[in-house]
Amino acid sequence: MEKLIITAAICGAEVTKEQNPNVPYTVEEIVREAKSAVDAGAAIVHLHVREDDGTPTQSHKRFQECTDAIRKACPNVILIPSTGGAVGMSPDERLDSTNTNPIPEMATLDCGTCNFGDDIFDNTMPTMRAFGKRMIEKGIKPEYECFEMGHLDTILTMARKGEVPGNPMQFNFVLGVPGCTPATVDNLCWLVNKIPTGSTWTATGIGRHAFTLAAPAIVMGGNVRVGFEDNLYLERGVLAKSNGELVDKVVRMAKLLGRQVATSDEAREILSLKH
Ligand code: KMH
Ligand code: ZN
Repeated sequence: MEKLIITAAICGAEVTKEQNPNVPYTVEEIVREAKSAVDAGAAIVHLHVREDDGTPTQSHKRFQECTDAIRKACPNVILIPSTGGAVGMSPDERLDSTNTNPIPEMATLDCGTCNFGDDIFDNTMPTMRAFGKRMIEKGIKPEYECFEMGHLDTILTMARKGEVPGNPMQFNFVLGVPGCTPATVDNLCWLVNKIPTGSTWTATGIGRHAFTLAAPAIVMGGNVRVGFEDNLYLERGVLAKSNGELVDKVVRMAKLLGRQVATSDEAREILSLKH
């Protein structure tokens, strides 16, 4: 089995300091959280950024500031900026996160419209085609985020048509968002069984499912994402003090289950990224 790639989704766009005071907003706080995650064993940081007051933004200037500062603290980490942004942002606004220098190695590409709590996360076919075109032109490898079962078929069809980058594809099955596919082992197996040979995948369990989905992903040979974007608690009733604490719990689970954890360079090999 390949080594386990751990991704830390350190910030998100929806969670707030009111929910957990350790959610980062400022550049300094974002670097602190990235470093805590990488020091604990994360090979990848999935990045959203905020204004100092916590407002989510996709401004490439803010992404530049944050990614430059993260690279100083964690020179080798793989950064996956969000192109999902926050619900309600326009497609152009969302894509601005990929306009940094250097261009990111990877970026998320969300695979369909879905409910998102009380909101709608809008990803129409034209939006996804535009995002796919941009990533093909710029040589950015997408992480295909599937929140619903049908999202997988949608993106596989688009890849077959050449509308988005194809094999080897990296999927992130984000399960347990209120209104979307529940975070069950059954649903995870259904999705994993349908991905093309040579693909890689990650499981993200939302809220209380963070670790109950991490465990099957570890034993099935997949990869794991945790972080404040997805879950604010280390265990029931105990707020996590940092993203590093959440990553450390996955590292400990992997050790108990006999799976080694990948460095960022090992993750680049596993994900077929160019060095
Ligand atoms: N903030 C969510 C609406 C992504 O990063 O690509 C979407 C999201 C997905 O977080
Ligand atoms: Zn995200």
